[in-house]
Amino acid sequence: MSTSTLRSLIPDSLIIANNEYYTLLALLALLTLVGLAATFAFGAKKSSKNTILITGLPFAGKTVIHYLINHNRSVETITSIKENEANVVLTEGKSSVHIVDIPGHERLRFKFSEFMPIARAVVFVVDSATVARQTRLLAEYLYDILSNKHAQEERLPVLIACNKSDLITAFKKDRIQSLLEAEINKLRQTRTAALDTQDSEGNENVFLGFEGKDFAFQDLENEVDFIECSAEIKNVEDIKDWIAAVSS
Ligand SMILES: Nc1nc2c(ncn2[C@@H]2O[C@H](COP(=O)(O)OP(=O)(O)OP(=O)(O)O)[C@@H](O)[C@H]2O)c(=O)[nH]1
Ligand SMILES: [Mg+2]
Repeated sequence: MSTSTLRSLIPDSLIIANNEYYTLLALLALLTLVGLAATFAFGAKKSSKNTILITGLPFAGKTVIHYLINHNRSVETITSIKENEANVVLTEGKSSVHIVDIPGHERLRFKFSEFMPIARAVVFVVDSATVARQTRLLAEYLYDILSNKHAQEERLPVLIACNKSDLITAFKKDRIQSLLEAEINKLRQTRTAALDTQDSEGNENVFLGFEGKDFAFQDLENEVDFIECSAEIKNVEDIKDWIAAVSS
């Protein structure tokens, strides 16, 4: 079929002049470019997850640590009812890190999951002096973090910051690690035995560690580190170094 025959089949109203055709092509090219740029920008934003979450139970010292990292000085605090956010340059010449202090109150701590999609790492602050009394609560919160869909998929590194090391009643980090491992070991039986479902955010009841073996942090795909620190005596350098290392 020749071009002229083909053309005779198309109604005149649908045939556009050559210059209109070029305008249309240019418009299409522009739209494609804008689309590509938007996709790239969105993709880049997604991949540049630079948020560090500071989590933990109430009174652990999260807000004082957050303030110290941000302002290099202590602060008097009251229990947080809202998250504190700051963009901090930890290494000169490097881009800033977004650090979010999540309130520890039981009705507010779930908020950590809202930040998980943009999280680079999680700092879990423990009050080393009350850990023996709070082991169950600590293990439950840690379990929620470690089994979170994003923590699993991205293998988010977790730092357990054993704070208040200045107090004579403070437990050392090895002891805190053993207590948490033993408690998570008990907890994972109950968590995985009863339900085989997902929550509203798609987090499954994950079995942490290896079946048939006592739970150990080193069996996780996430890197989990323990350090001792004291916001009281402004000793949070190890937290800063850890954040800088995981953010680089
Ligand atoms: N001795 C001692 N006290 C500390 C240390 N860090 C924080 N505190 C004190 O612990 C209390 C609680 O600190 P916050 O930073 O408000 O605790 P938080 O984890 O933000 O608590 P919520 O906002 O309720 O979740 C404050 O009185 C702090 O001064 C520490 O290293 N040593
Ligand atoms: Mg606080």
